[in-house]
Amino acid sequence: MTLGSTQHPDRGPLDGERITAAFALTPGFSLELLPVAPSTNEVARERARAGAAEGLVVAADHQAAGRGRLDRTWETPPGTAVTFSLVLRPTVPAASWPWLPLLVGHNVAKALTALGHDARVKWPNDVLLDGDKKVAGILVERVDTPEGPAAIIGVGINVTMTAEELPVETATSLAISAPGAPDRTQVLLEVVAAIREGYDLWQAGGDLGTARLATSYRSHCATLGREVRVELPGGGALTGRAVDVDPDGRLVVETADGTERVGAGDVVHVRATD
Ligand code: BT5
Repeated sequence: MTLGSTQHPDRGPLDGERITAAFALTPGFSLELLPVAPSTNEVARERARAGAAEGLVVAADHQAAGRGRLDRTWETPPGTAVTFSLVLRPTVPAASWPWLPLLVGHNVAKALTALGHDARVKWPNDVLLDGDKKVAGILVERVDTPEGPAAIIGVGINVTMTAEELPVETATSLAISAPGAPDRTQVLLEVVAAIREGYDLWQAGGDLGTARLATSYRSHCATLGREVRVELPGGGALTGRAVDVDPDGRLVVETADGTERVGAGDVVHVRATD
């Protein structure tokens, strides 16, 4: 087979047998692997409503209608990305839920770092490489189910996309950032394991677990110390220096008019301006 000069060889399907074998070592994990899904978050949401247990991973080789936040889209050519959604059923108090999207971003960045990439999180949970290029996006949604509230953890990671295939200029892929990117199955396994590890520690740790997560998150967050412009729903914006992430996971911004705090659910965009 001849490959185009810029095309990465790993365009085949995710290896379901390898994933299932790895999950067998982690109690409570199960896989639903789909060649195509509109959005894995939608499929996982239906499964959660139908009673799926914590630990179901719905992964797709291609998403035809991938979703971002606020009705934005998430676009990845077939076979070039890791796109999956994990069903969780957190037992932490409702007040701790806002940490979940941050926890996921932080642990995705950790997994990519362990795979040899210098990944950082832009608050709240975009995963960046090479300064400010987005390699992964995360969409955490809460869904009410007969068994109680569930969280759908949607993760999209650009793995083998070439520069020509990137949907936006601000994106990158693991393969562009560092030649010899790992295969998509390995990326999925590492990322799921890192999320699970961080989640279990957080859930088991109570307030101390959240405090530990906050400390670790702050020290790896690319946004702190930067001048930022935070766009708010309705067209308003805040500009100033991002100085902290508070105990509720909100970004603390020092503006000319004083200190402001913004929650992840209340922002349209956060952009560094320095
Ligand atoms: C996100 O939204 O970053 C969340 C993306 C979550 C995707 C996963 S894939 C599995 C699961 N199933 C789904 O349907 N979704 C989840 P947001 O912060 O709103 O960013 C969306 C913006 O990122 C778009 O408006 C584009 O500007 C940009 N974008 C789109 N596709 C991208 C890509 N592949 N890489 C980098 N940036 C992209």
